[in-house]
Amino acid sequence: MAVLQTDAAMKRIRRSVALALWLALTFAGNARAHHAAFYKTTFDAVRGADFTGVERLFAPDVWSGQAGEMTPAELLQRLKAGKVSRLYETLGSGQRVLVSFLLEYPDERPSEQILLMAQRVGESGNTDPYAWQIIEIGTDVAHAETFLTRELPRFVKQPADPDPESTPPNVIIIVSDDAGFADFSLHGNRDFPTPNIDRLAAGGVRFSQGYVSASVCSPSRAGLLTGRYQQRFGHHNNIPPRYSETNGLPVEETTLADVLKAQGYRTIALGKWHLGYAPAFHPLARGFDDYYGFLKGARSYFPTSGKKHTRLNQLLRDREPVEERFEYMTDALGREAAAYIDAHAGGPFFLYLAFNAVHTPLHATEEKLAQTNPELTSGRRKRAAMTMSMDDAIGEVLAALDRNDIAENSIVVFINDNGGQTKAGADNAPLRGKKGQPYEGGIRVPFVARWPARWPAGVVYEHPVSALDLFPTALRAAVGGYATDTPRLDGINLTPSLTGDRDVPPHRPLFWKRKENFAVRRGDWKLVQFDGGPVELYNLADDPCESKDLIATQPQVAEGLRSIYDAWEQRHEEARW
Ligand SMILES: [Ca+2]
Repeated sequence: MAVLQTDAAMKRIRRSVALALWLALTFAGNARAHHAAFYKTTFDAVRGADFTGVERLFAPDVWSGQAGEMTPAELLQRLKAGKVSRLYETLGSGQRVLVSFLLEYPDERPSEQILLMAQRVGESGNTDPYAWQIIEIGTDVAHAETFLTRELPRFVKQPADPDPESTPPNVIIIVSDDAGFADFSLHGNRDFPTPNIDRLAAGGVRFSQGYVSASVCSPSRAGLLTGRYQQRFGHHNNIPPRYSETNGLPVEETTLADVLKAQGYRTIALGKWHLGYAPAFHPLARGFDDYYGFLKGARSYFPTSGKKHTRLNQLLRDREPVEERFEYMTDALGREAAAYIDAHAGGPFFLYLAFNAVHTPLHATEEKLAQTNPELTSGRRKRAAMTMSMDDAIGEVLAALDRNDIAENSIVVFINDNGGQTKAGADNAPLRGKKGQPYEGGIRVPFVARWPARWPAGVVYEHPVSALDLFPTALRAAVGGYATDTPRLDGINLTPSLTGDRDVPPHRPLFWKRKENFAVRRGDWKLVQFDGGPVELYNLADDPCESKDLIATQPQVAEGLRSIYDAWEQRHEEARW
């Protein structure tokens, strides 16, 4: 395919590309009002661009379901077929400029993010707006996010006078364990109240379609802490509950704690780890400066000793076992978190607070049990008491932020690690399924996030989001957007979606796989297989409870989902255990 027909056309197109880039550079970092003015100019210019000087084309990945290299002609064909709807990022320096925008197609193809980088040709200080050369252009939103974080420090100038609003926020991620979707008053639970989580949501954002990347504990945490689908590194399944030198979050992976620590954060993990038992997998080897908790996937909520004491379940401070003097684990973790905040209020810090609540065993305090409704079943009553204790502990965290006057610039996330365990008193209504299953009840979870300095308050965000998004969101908040040597991420930075600068791309696919279970969601459609049974298709907008299987009537939709799932799965390692 001929990109350019004549010299005159070439000249005209080069000039328009250059003009668009000059505009982008000129307005980089300025008010959004300027952006609209050059959406069209930029896109029209790129659509007609000369690709002769392009050094690298990066091909789409799972975003479009296609793999492999893309030729300039193929890219140009895409650009001509679509229309630009949103400008995502426009950043520049004296020498290079980067523009990205959303490309939407009139047909059923998923929309794509296009990213373009150009550098100035000739002398530094040359103000000729036409002296720009495109050096990278391509698609793939995940690549774009990684590209932004990896590449930009090389050419973005640091502001001489830093914006006071860019002070790195503290990052607090609170994880509960095996709680049900309906086990919180913010989801309408009337069996027991969770007022502190309500308060968190009132001051921030509740994600009504918030997902984790796995329906069981350990792989879900592996995804959350790496920002990557855990199948990429063979962490498909729960780590077997016995000591092993080899089973654990692979040491080649980079955690959120690693990157925040590298940015000067003090980091601490509290509570359940479940990402490996050998010294190489210990939190202190994975980016955390401090640790107080236990390595196993579950343990007694009361102090243990004697035969019940193992190196997997014993309480550790950093790497050393400590005498178990606490009264109730959930209370102890809340107290530790609050004390840490008091001691590190000068920040910035990253606090990963992983309650074992409300995983089995169903251990509750007498005090809390006395506050529960006696009409509930025994299991539900214990769950109520355990959840109320956890809500109190979260209240301790919020109170510590308030008394140190640091709540404004602290990100606080609350998320549950996987679907509720219904045989242990959890309730996932109205969702289908439970822990371990690829139906919504196994993977869609209570998920709220608050950052008063930047995000709106009291908002329900309805597009699907993922726990994988927490890594890039926190990292970009922490470093003003850019860091070196970040790994390829599967999540996206949510801040522009929450501030209204853009929405999460509506066609971003999400994937799940574990043993004989898989699911893929794109837009409102979800293809799912449970325990090797029939493959089913649901439209979640019309049927959030997954009750009407449409696979017989919508074979083309199913086929499209299957093809992007197959492309995604091809990139995996085998499960390591
Ligand atoms: Ca769990």
